[in-house]
Amino acid sequence: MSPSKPRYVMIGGFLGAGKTTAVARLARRLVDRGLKVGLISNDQSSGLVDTALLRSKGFPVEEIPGGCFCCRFNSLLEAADNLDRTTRPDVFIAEPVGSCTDLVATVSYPLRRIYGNRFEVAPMSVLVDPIRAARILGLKQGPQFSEKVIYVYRKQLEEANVIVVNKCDTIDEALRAMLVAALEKTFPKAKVLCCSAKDGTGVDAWFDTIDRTTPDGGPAMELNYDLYAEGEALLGWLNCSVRLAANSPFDANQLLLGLACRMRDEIAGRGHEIAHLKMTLDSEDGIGSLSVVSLVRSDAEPDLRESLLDRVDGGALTINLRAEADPEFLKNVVERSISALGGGVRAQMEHMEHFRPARPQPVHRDAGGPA
Ligand SMILES: Nc1nc2c(ncn2[C@@H]2O[C@H](COP(=O)(O)OP(=O)(O)O)[C@@H](O)[C@H]2O)c(=O)[nH]1
Ligand SMILES: [Mg+2]
Repeated sequence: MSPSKPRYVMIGGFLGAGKTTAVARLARRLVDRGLKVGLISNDQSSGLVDTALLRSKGFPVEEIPGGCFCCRFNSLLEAADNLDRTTRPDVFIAEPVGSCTDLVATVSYPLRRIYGNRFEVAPMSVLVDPIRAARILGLKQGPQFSEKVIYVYRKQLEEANVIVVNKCDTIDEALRAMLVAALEKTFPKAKVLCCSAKDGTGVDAWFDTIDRTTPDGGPAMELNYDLYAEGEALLGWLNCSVRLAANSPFDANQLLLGLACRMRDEIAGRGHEIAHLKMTLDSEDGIGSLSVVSLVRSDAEPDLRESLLDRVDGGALTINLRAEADPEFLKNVVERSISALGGGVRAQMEHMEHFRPARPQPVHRDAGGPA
């Protein structure tokens, strides 16, 4: 890897696939090898669990809120400039919005064309959650998104240079082999790899590919922007911040797990599919540690991915919820769940945004491939 020209790495994939977990693992590996990293998180709105999570691990992170990379291409460059001023990264690692596609044509190719002397653009990786992918590829039954959302999901895979079946620690060998075969057959352009971003199994082969190979050019995939916009807009988006306080200390980890189950039961009970519900509770004790819970399907259990060791008497709760449901309904679910918090915990809503993502309008689109 040339230290004079930083690498630009994008780790894509649908909501909940494990992108942030993988970004943190790749960043750790690079830092352990003496390289400097700069991370870029992105979302349709502000107040991001991902940014808080990555910063809590000590990495420099720039956040691009209010729209995806392709629509905020110049903000992506500003984020890289800011990281250059503070850190001068050898490797930029960017996590695009999980409902976004066409990133090769709208981000990778324009970066190569306009900023090819500044960045070495790495292959585009797209992660999948194995259960979600198995349902979408028809290998498994279970709760499902509607057709237009699945269109966006499949398009993400179609443009990938590398498809990574993540969370292999959670599935058996038979399903893993079936998934790999189905992905290779359906998306023949991509190299298909398997790993667990959580425990590190299998990540080396993937990270070596990111570090050492250059993606092919060629025309960008075809994409029907009307269908893409409709699919994305079927997803309800909610970000909120809530201040919690209590007279006696409480267990923040259990509080988040309980909240996640309550919201899931209400959303699933109405037949809606959750894409990703994630929450952090920051006790603001100055140490920077967080409690973080994620839930990635309506029929899944919440995952306590980071835990606070001590009981707390309050803190800042951030909720990011993405589900195929009316945003107004999601807001009601969140408000009801917050007001039902027991154990003498008082809650004050400080910020609430709920909406459907707007039609994507990329700044650049290099349909013909890199110059
Ligand atoms: N078991 C397991 N869980 C994982 C793995 N990678 C991510 N997860 C979990 O999947 C959930 C979503 O992960 P996250 O990185 O936030 O996904 P993102 O939405 O794609 O950024 C979290 O509960 C993670 O702990 C993995 O390799 N194995
Ligand atoms: Mg993420």
